[in-house]
Amino acid sequence: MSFRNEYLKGVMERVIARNAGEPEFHQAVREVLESLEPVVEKHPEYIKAGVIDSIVEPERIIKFRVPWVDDSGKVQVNRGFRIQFNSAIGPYKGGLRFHPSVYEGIIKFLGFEQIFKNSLTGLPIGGGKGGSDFDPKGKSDMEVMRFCQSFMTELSKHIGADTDVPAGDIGVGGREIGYLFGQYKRLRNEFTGVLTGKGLTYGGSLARTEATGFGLCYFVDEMLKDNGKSFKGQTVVISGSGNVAIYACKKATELGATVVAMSDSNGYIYDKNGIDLDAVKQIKEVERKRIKEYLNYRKDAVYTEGCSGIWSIKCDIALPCATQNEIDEQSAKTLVKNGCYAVGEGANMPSTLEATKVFLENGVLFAPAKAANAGGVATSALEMSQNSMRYSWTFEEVDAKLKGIMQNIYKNASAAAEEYGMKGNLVAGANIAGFIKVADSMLAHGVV
Ligand code: NDP
Ligand code: 2IT
Repeated sequence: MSFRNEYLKGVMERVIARNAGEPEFHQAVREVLESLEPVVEKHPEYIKAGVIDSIVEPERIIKFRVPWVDDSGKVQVNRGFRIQFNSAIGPYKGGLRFHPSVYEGIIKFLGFEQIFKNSLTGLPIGGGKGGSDFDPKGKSDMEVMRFCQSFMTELSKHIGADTDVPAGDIGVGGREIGYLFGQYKRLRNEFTGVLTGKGLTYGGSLARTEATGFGLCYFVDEMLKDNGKSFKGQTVVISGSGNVAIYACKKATELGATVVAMSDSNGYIYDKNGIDLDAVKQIKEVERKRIKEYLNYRKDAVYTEGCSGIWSIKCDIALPCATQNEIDEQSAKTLVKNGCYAVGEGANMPSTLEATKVFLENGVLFAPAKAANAGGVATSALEMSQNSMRYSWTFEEVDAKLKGIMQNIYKNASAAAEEYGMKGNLVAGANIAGFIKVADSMLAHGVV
């Protein structure tokens, strides 16, 4: 889509020129800027104060060498990143991703989206993201530990409980957060809430592990209810089999749906009887093996190599929970043709711009990532609150707060879409609602 607004068109062109070779970042910015056309027309003060020019430029980019020694005694060198994108409404907050595909453009797109997502939670957290091209797959625990220690040795100079609070993302779960926290504590000689997603024995919050997947289902449930539907009796396909996918599967099943498929980066399993989540957890969380192993647990399940084929399975509701751009235009058309009427994005930017367009034009109920997967970071902010109070809430307390936050995000995104003449378009609604709070804070702070 081209921009009607000349100013926004200019911003987009500058972003592309300044961030050459970073298509994921361009994609994330384009989606937000397109949503903002009616906003800047109504509020020219944002343009005048340079808010949009500033919001697409990270406050700070930290890029560093991460040397570590593998089990054979060989020195390995990876790249580390932390992008502190926007601190207008709170300390930088966002996950760390360890995956071989990580480069500056991936961290930029994630950090940029995090600004608006964190704003939508209603909690005081700014936007940031980090990570490394380190691949934890096939590494021993000790290799992962040495890598995390080296990564934190540099990162510790730039973060802090009131400055920047990282957490997990792809390839960074409880094990990695433990090693990172241990090293930070040792280097700084302080025990603070500098990371979230911590273990329950050392300051973690109950329900943080479940929060992104549960929150996704709470959001989708709210969207379905608003349209006279529910999860009950529905067939659901979930991509991925990591943290987000597993707890989305758990909650969707609790809400009465049958989840028939899950995947990893090698392929997908189809189980018409409903996924046996204990088997998936055993394979992925305990043994760290491939989803193909599921065939050893359920004899009548079917495994197919390659991950994109999962979208050809007939379903009512699709929950992409693996990675960016996993649903392209063709997959979106196939989903629509097969009767899929709702999509909830658990992953960040899982649908291409073309796929999103297919969903919106075909009246699919579409829950965009920034809104739908905000439950993880929202619960991270609740972990920060508990750390500050040196107190812990019960699982039920945190879960109830998470549900309230997700319902609120749905309400605010719907209301913003309607206010700006795009009723039902939650992509625009989420972008606008997230943007306004950050933009008003930036206006208040002056040119900084
Ligand atoms: P995990 O590392 O726990 O799981 C990732 C899953 O996605 C795995 O099944 C993995 O398969 C698959 N996957 C990863 N990369 C690719 C790829 N390039 N192609 C195909 N499949 C892939 O990560 P999370 O569950 O934490 O994250 C999943 C998504 O959710 C990401 O987009 C993340 O940014 C987003 N997210 C996470 C939040 C959190 O709190 N953890 C919060 C909000 C969003 P394999 O094992 O084969 O690599
Ligand atoms: O994309 C995300 O929101 C996350 N990976 C979670 C970030 C966090 O700080 O909990």
